[in-house]
Amino acid sequence: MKALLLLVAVGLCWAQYNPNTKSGRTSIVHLFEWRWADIALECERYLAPNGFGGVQISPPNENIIVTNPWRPWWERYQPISYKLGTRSGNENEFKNMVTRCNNVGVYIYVDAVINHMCGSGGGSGNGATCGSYFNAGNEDFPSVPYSKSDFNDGKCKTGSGEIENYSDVNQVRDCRLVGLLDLALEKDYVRSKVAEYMNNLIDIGVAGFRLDASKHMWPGDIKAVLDKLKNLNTQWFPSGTRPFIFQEVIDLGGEPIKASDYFGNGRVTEFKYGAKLGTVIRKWNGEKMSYLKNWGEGWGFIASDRALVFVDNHDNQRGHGAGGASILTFFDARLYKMAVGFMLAHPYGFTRVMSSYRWTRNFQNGQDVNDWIGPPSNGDGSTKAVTINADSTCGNDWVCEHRWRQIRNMVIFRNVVDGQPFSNWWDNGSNQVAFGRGNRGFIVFNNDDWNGARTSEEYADESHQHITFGSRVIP
Ligand code: 5J7
Ligand code: CA
Repeated sequence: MKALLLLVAVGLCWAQYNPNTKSGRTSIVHLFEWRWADIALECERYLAPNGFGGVQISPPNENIIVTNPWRPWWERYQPISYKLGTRSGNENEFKNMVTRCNNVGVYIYVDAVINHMCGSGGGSGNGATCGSYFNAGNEDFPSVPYSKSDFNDGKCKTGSGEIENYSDVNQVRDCRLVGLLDLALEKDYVRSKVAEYMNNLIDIGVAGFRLDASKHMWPGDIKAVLDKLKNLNTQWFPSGTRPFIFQEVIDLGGEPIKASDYFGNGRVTEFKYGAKLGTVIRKWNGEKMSYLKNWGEGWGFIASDRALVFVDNHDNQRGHGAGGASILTFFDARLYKMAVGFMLAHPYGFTRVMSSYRWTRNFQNGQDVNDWIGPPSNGDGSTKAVTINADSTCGNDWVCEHRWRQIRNMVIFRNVVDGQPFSNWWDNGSNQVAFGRGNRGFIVFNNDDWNGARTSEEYADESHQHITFGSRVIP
């Protein structure tokens, strides 16, 4: 009886922190701005055979269409309703994707934008992705419906109605983030509409949610929404399974709002991870890979079992947002592979791989003025298909980092060494390091700039800086 109670307690505790991936699958990939039809194909032809656990998708709900003169990626972070229709596809295409991915054991994680609706200057009319009428100036969204009293205007105490000071926790939660109409999540009505949207997605078969802009919502309001959520669909998940929750909280230190304030609700994005790893691998401030010996909590990061980690995300890969210039991306391909390889080899956190599209950067005074550019698109604004070349790379300007040989192989490595301890660390006091994962895997990194002994299979297509790794499956 005691053992049973303990099991139940462990089961409950794990709950919303458990990614719900199939056993032996330990990473997800963010297929940023991909079409649902392409994701369904990718689950079947690539992600399932290579051991990926799931996909973080771009927001599936109706958003404002912004034309300035072309459509930015960030329009999808300005909701108009909870109807399922975006540049990625319509409701039928969404359901088809979830079913096909689930059927091959690759689960879908929805980016849920629930802090706000569109910007106050978003205008009015039917210029949204499902054609719903809205009037941003009047705070009227009849397709939900939300109206003036469902927003935080009364609660926000700043003169401008905007977040003016990040050291005031009240305004960070109750005022507008860059003009976005801030939902009154203290109201049961608003919580119910948000939960209804998320429960519809759960019924369709999704496995969890990224909660966008969580820093801008009260942890207690998030909890009240989560308490209204159903268990996952038993067509694919054991009965009683809770949705996986990871909250986007950018906490680099220095602000009163902490990642740990959100632990009660689920996991939290650890933004220090990519910012610090980029600094080390770029060797800024004299940092070296040998310093990574105590990587993880030893670096002041949140607890491993509460962390969602990544080298870059859709926001900070643009030089925007947390981390800024130290963040490594596909633009720095060689260093990027080393960083992603390190992340996937190291036991800390639950790992998310980024998969991007290419754009032309244009730095003016250190800032990329092309940071807004949306996905590869046709003249009518529709998103281009992800085409697959004969060598298995992607076409149409889709980067597909998850298909890079080294990254794909390290996703498999992480699956093989799952549960094994970090062991047998070695370093040369500089940028050559190596470690094992129990008796299942071993990895070697060389980020020193010397010309020297070369042992890597990657010598042929890389410089002398490389990763070498091996793993074995013990029966
Ligand atoms: C919020 C933070 O607390 C933070 O620390 C951060 O780095 C970014 C944001 C942030 O989150 C958003 C979430 C959304 O759902 C929608 C959004 O529009 C935002 C958002 O704009 C945002 O902040 C932008 O990026 C920061 C680096 C700047 O400091 C902010 O001023 C803001 O920049 C604004 O971006 C410009 O001021 C404005 O002119 C421009 O129109 C606007 C374009 O929108 C974005 O760049 C969207 C970013 C975004 C970031 C996310 O982390 C995310 O999950 C989704 C979208
Ligand atoms: Ca808010």
